Amino acid sequence: MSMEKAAAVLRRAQYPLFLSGAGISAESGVPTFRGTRGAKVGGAMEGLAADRGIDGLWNNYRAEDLATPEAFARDPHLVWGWYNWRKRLIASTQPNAAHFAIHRIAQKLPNLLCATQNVDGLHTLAGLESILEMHGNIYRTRCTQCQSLAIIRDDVTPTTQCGNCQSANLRPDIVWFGEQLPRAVLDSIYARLAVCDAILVVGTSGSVYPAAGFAIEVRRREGVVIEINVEDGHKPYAHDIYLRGKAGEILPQIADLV
Ligand code: BV8
Repeated sequence: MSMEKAAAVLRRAQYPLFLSGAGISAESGVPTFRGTRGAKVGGAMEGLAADRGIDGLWNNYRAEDLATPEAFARDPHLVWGWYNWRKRLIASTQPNAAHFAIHRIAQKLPNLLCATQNVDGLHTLAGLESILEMHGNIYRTRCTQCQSLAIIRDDVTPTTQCGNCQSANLRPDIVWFGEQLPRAVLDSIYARLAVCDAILVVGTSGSVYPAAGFAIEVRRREGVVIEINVEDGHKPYAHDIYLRGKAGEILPQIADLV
């Protein structure tokens, strides 16, 4: 019943918004940040360890400790090591049924604005043309000397030269904690939130802002919040429709019904 209700809400919505988090890529084998034991803001990388049985270096680090400008300034080798390791892991994965389903939903709902907190690029690989990558992309580097962007699939080190200015000042083109999101991305999302009548939130712990605030805003404007998650962990917002389960199982059913 809730599935049909959610599909009807999305079909009727004039200004729908889709937001995904790490949970939508979990079934592709990309570890989540905070595991499936709910959102412990600043929790250790148990999600990585628990989901993949990974021991060793990364067990004792929290994303909030590595994904910051301060961490990168303090130890660029460590931070590049983390990103290179994640990039290699992500490069071995493929989009799952959830990524393909949201692409199908977007084709049926041309006014659906899609945003993701994920940096793995799997929505694009699944064919979704218009996706706002709020936190950047793990394959993209930015030169802090000349600001040029590049896609580099191999490992990067603090001595890797920029292909444009040849200086060794590359950083991941990723939004770290304490950094502003790209202005154009925020402008698009906030323009949509100003009129949004339904938000579909998939696979996020709702523990990172500003993304966690989107559903709060939709609800404040009496829009409908639809949540797909394997567990009903604490969220800073209430949902109107909660579809408990794996994104890869629920979203394809929604795509059939929309
Ligand atoms: C900013 C890139 C202005 C890094 C990331 C307001 C209040 C409090 C704090 C703040 C605030 N405003 C700003 C802040 C500070 C901060 C913040 O939010 N801190 C948190 C810790 C409280 N935010 C920022 O700094 C942002 N910048 O706002 O600029 C500013 C600046 C400073 C001070 C004030 C204002 C920038 C945030 C971006 C950080 N970068 N990523 C990288 O990836 O390397 S965030 C990181 O967490 C990832 O992007 C990730 O996507 C994101 C959120 O995590 P989730 O996606 O939700 O993943 P998680 O593992 O937590 O949860 C997975 C969920 O999936 C679970 O619920 C699980 O149950 C579910 N699941 C699992 N399997 C499945 C499933 N669901 C369905 N199906 C399944 N199969």
